[in-house]
Amino acid sequence: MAITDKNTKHKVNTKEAFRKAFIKKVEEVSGEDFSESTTRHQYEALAELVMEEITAEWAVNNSRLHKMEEKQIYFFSIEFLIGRLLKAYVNNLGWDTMVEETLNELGVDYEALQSEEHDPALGNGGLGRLMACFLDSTAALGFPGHGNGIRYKYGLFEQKIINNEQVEVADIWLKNGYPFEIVKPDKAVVVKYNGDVRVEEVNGKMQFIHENYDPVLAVPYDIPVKGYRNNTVNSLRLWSAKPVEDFDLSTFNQGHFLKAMQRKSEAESISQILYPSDHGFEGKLLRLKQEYFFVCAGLKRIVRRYKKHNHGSMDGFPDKICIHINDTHPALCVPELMRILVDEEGYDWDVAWDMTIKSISFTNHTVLPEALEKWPIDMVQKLLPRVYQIIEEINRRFINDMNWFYPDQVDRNYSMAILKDGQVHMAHLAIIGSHSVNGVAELHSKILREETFRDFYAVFPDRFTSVTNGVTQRRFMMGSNPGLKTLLDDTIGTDWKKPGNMCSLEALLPYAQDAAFCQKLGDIKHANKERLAKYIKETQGIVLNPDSIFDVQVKRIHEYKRQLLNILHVILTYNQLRSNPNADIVPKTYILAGKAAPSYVYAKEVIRLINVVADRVNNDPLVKDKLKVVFVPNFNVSVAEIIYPAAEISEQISTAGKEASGTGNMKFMMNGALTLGTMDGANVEIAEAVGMDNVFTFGLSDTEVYNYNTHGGYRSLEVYESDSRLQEILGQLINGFFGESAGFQMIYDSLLLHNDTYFVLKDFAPYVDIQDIASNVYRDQKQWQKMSTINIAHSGIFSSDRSIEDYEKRVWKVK
Ligand code: GL9
Repeated sequence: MAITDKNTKHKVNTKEAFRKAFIKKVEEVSGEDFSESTTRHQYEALAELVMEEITAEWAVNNSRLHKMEEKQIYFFSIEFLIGRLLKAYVNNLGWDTMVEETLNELGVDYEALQSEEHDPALGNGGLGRLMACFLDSTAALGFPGHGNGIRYKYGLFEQKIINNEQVEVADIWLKNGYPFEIVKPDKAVVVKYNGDVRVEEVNGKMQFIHENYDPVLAVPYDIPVKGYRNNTVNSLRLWSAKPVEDFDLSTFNQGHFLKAMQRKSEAESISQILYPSDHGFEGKLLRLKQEYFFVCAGLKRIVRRYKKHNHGSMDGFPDKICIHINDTHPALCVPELMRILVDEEGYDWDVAWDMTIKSISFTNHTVLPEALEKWPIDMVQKLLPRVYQIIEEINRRFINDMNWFYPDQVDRNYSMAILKDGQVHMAHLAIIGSHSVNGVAELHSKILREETFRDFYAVFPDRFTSVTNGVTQRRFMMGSNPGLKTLLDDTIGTDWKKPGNMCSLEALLPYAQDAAFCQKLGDIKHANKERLAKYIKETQGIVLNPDSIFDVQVKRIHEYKRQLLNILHVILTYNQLRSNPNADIVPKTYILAGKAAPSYVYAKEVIRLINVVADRVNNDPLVKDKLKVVFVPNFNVSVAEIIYPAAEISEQISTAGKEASGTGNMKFMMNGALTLGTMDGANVEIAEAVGMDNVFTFGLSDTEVYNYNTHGGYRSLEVYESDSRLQEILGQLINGFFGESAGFQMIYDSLLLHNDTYFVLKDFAPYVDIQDIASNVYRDQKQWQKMSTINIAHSGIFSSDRSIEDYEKRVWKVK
C-alpha cells in the first residue's frame, strides 16, 4: 500500500510521505498555496492521489485478466447504485488511519471533504445497490468480476419536500466532473438500430445482412473496483451514447441545421436519463433502446477480448466467461449472443444455443406482476430487426420441443412462449436462454418455483436455485459505524473483518450477557443517534430527543412496503397522547425516508400524509418529547450511511409475499437494530438466524395472503367496523383534521372502497400490538442490548461476501 511519488519514482507509504504528496497535489489542482485551498481542492487532490495508486494496480490486474487464466464474471445491469467512492477507496487501500490522522493534523475536515463528492444516483434502489455491493465483495474475495451498465448523464432525481409534497429536481451529478472514471474512446463500439435485414446465400449458407440502420456510438467509461486490502482491481464499465460523427456536417452545410442537431441529440438521449421507475414497467421505446445499448456494447467488447486471447475463435467461451443478467432488463443478451455466434462467427444454431445457455445466468428480483417486462412485438421488430428474427427462431424451436416432449399439454406449452399476445415476454426469454435462474431469498425463490414460474420449474427443475441477497459490511458497517467496528475489534479481535469471514462475529454471542459490553454498545448507538439528530437539526431544523427510541423505515415508497401502516400507527399514538397527555409511553421518534416514482400518484400521497402528520405532531406542545416524526428528504446512499447506524427499530413491514428480499433489513441488523417486521423476503432468514425471541414479527403469512387473494381478497370494511381506533384515524384522513386543504380521500378510498389490496387494515391490530411489545422491551435496556448483540453476532450470513460465495458455488463455478 504505497503512493508513488511521480517525481522521485519510488513508493512512499508513510504519513510523512502522504502529507507531502497531499500538499503538493492540492497546490497543483488549485494553483494556490496550500493555506489558500478550499475543501473542493482538497477533495480533488485526495481523489487524484487515490486514483494514481489504484490505476497502477489496475493496469497490472488487467494484463493478468487478459490472459484468461480464470473464468470471469460480467454483471449486466441497467443500474449500479455505487454511492460515494472516495472513502471506500481509502479504506480498501488501507490508507484510512494515515489519511484521517494527516488531514486532522493539517486542519482539514475529512467529513466535509467527502461531502464534496456528488453521490452518483445511477440506480433506483435495492436492485441497483445490490450490484454495487456485489462488485465490492467480488473484488474483496479476489474474483475477477466486472460490471457493465449505462453512464446516465442524469441519475435518479433529487427529492425536495415543498409544502409537504415531493418535488423532483434534476440530478446533474457530472457538473463538477467525476474523478474516478477513465474514458476509453479507442474502445468505443457502434450499436445499430432500425433498418432492414437482407438475406443472401453465400457458399450455400444464409447470410443475414443488417443495412440502412441508424448507428450510435457507445463510449466506455471505466471505474476501478478496488478489493479490500488485496491487489484485485476489477472494473465497472459504463457506456455513454454519442453520435457516430460528432456533428453531421454535410446535413448542417446543406442548411439543415435543426436536422443535424436532432441527430446528435437523438443519439445522446439514449444515455441521458435513468428511468425513475421502481417495480413498474414502462414500455417506452427509449428504454428498449437503453436495454439493447449496454447489452450490445458490453457483449461486443467481451467477445472481442475473448477472441483476441483465443486466436480469433469463440470456442470455449462459456468455460471462461459468465454473463450474469440482473433482472430481465439485460435479457437481450440471449438473442444478441446468438446473433454474434450464428451470424458473425458462423456456428450452427444448436452449437450456438448450447454455448449461449452455458454462458448466461439470470437473477429475478421481484414477483410483482406490474414489473414484468413485456415489449410490443412491433416495437422490437422495428428497432432491432435481426435480433427480433432470432427471438422468433428461439421461440419457434422452444415451442416445437415442448410440443414434442409434452404433446398433451399444448395450452401450458403455449403459455410459456416468449412471443404471445403480441408481446415479447422478457422473463420467459431470460429463463429459456440461461442455465441458472435464481430468486434473492429462500421465500422468494419458493414463490418463483411454486407460483410465478411454476411451469418453467416443472420443465427445467435443475435450472432453479436460490441465493439470498447480502450487503457489503465494509460500507454499511465498518465504514459508516466506526465506533461499532472498534468495539468489535476490541472485544473479539479483528479476524471478522477478513473478506468472507464475517460469520466469525458469532464469537460475540457470550458478550450478549456482558453488562460492560452492552453498556458500550448502548453508548455507541447513542452517539450515532446524536450524530443523526445533528444532521436533521442542520438540514431540517427539527430537534430530536436522542433518548427516545429511533424507529426507522427508509426505502422506496410503495404500497406493498406499507409506509401507510407505519403512519396510521403514528396517528394512533398521537390520538392516545391527545386524550391522555400524561400516558406512560416510551418516547419514540419515527424516521421515514424514500423517493416515490414521479408518476406514482398514490405513493406521493403517502409522502404528503407523512409530512402533514409530522407537521402536526411536531408542533403540538401536548406531545412534548414523547413523539416525533421526521421525513428525511432525498434518501440516497450517503444519507443511508448516517441513518442505519442510528436506528434501533428496523421497520420491514411489507405485505407478506411481496418483498423479494429486502437489503435494508440486513444493513440495519448489522448495525444492531432490531427487526420489526412481517415474515417476508429475507426477514424470514433474519428471524431464523437470531431466533424468534430476538425479532418482533407480526401479521399475515405469505400463504394467508395468497389464500385471501385466490378467494377475491378480504373484507376490509369488516375490520374497520370492528375497530374504533381505525374509525377515528380514517375519519381524520378526510374530515379536515389535518387542515382543510389536506384531505386524503384517495388513501381513504383505497382502504375502504377498493378493499385494501395490501392488507393494511388487516395487519393493523397485530402491528399495534407488536409495537407495544417492542416499546416495553426497550424499557429494559439490558434486555434490549442483549438482543442487539445477538443480531450483530448473527449478521455475518447477510454479508454480500457470502452471497458471492454462494453464486460461485451454485451458479458460476469459477474455481
Ligand atoms: C428489488 C426487490 O424489490 C428487493 O426486495 C430486493 O432486495 C432487491 C435486490 O434483489 O430487488 N427488485 C426491484 O425491482 N427493486 C428491488 O429493490 N426495485 C428497486 O431497485 C427500486
